[in-house]
Amino acid sequence: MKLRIAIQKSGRLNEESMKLLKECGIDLGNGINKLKAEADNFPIEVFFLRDDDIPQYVEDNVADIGIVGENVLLEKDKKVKLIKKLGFGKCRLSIAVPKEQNYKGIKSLNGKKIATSYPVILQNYLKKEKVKAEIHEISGSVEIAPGIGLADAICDLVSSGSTLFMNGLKETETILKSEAVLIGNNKLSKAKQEILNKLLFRIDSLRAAKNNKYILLNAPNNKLKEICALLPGMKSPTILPLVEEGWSSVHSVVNENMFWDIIEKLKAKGAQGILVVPIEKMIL
Ligand code: PRT
Ligand code: ZN
Repeated sequence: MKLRIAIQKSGRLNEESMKLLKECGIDLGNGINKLKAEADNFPIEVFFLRDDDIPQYVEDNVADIGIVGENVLLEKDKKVKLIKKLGFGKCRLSIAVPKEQNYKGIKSLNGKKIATSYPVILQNYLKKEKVKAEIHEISGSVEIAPGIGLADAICDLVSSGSTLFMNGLKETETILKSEAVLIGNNKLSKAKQEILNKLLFRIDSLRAAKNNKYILLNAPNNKLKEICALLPGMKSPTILPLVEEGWSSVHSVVNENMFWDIIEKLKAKGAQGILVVPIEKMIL
């Protein structure tokens, strides 16, 4: 029994999807070809597909799970479930208009023509905003549509914004924030669900590790209590005596988000020789 996962064959999500599997300890070294790959150390089979086709394959039970952008998941609107956000492939789906256009809010799009590869998401958005505009679906190079007179505005994915800038467009509304997500068939067998749980456990360990840092520092013993209060650690910090009398070494784990804040407080309490080390995997 193998869990079948569909990932993008080539494109922006391919590399990160492969990296994720690799970091989960899945070795696709042998038996990799253009269409699929099998791991010999984990019960998984990888299918390489166009991202647009992945939700359908997962709904049809050709693949059990898949990795796609949330934008593709919402646009295709298939009967699949969102299992987990993966934190890469981040972008936004935005409306943009020629920069010289006098744009006064979403209502300015009434009666206008908008070019997009995301007609479903855009239609839902316009409906919610009670705007009546004509949607012109095109499959690529959406950003050139206003320049060639095909549309008055576009709705497309943006990450750095340089494509819009180079085409003389300005971003006016963000209608969706997207990242890569793991999707799954609605009726996975018990055996497949068990393999999926193992995979999810590994993904969670990786993500927890990325969000945390291992920290080591020297602290004067009379400040240990206050310093430890700043460092909750996984259970509690480890304290080891230093050879130098009156000092200890404190080891703990801190969350990336609170990191700089904590470092400043630690220094203020007299901590010295602070070392911060990345964590590879973290089993909670
Ligand atoms: O061949 P296949 O159909 O599988 O691939 P594709 O060409 O449809 O998709 P691909 O590889 O371009 O993108 C796959 C997924 O990556 C998308 O569905 C998004 O979820 C995600 N992603 C993240 C992006 C971007 N960032 C992105 N910047 N997808 C596309 N872009 C394009 C955008 O369309 C525009 O042309 O990049 C340009 C804008 O980038 P900036 O940096 O100039 O703003
Ligand atoms: Zn595509």
